[in-house]
Amino acid sequence: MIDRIVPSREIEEARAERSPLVALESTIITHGMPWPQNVETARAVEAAIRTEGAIPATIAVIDGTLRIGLGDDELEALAKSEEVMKLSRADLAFALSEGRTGSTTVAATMMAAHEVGISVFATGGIGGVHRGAETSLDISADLEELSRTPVCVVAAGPKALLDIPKTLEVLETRGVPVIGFGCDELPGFWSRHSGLEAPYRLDTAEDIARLMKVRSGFGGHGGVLVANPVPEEAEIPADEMEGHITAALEAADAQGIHGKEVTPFVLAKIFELTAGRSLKTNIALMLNNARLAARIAIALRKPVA
Ligand code: PSU
Ligand code: MN
Repeated sequence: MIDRIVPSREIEEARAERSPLVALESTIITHGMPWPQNVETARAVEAAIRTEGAIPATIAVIDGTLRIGLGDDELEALAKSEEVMKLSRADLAFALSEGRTGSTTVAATMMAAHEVGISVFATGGIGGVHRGAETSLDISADLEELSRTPVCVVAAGPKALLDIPKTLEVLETRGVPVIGFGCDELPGFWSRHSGLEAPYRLDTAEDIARLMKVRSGFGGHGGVLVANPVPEEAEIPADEMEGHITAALEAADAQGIHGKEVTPFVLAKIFELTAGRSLKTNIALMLNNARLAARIAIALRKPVA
């Protein structure tokens, strides 16, 4: 481990005792949700993981140190700040060597989690192939990371603002198992439906833990994506979302937003267009994913059934 990676005392102890750990990203806090709901959600997510019997490890870069497990003050400072960098794989070394502060995306969080031996990670939605990628080539580094780093990522599906069929194709090409949790259809983030079949279906945390163990024992080097549908009562129907997504993408285009700014811009715009309903959905699915990730982390600690 490089000396710029610093786990909190609690995480160090948990590692020594082989307690179940769940990694959490910080981009969803700094670039995915508005203040103060972002810090409230981050706290609620950590609490939900503890209630299940696992230990949360929120990951971020603070003043050039990759921190695994944040204190409450640090979490709050990160959530409030408007000058936090968004760090994916390409940005991590720069932020660390220049002493910067930044939040980690799915890709960067997977890297950090793996470095300290955490194999389960809960997020909202992963990045993927953006609509229009055939000309922009905008494909999230999250997919590359899933193809190489052995961490199980629990998400509510790829974010629906993406090109979901192309995202699934890339995941397949790069050898990433995509599992619908308790569902035959791939969930579409704000909605439980994407119109696409999930490549595989598993129904219990134990089944997912077994898949991970088998895979790591047989030349499987990359991650696993678990697509966990948003709870029904918090869902926004896909056809209703589609109108907002199209409008938000058009606004991004008109304002010349591109690259890593696209996802945060579109999420904020959709929040506006749905009068805050999208945020409620995002919070509900994040909590739901955190609980499942904790159950998988716990199942991983038990002998294979
Ligand atoms: N899921 C959310 N909100 C977010 C993100 C995911 O509900 O803000 C973040 C994640 O950190 C993900 C990133 O890795 O968006 C993808 O950004 P990009 O498309 O630029 O790779
Ligand atoms: Mn991108």
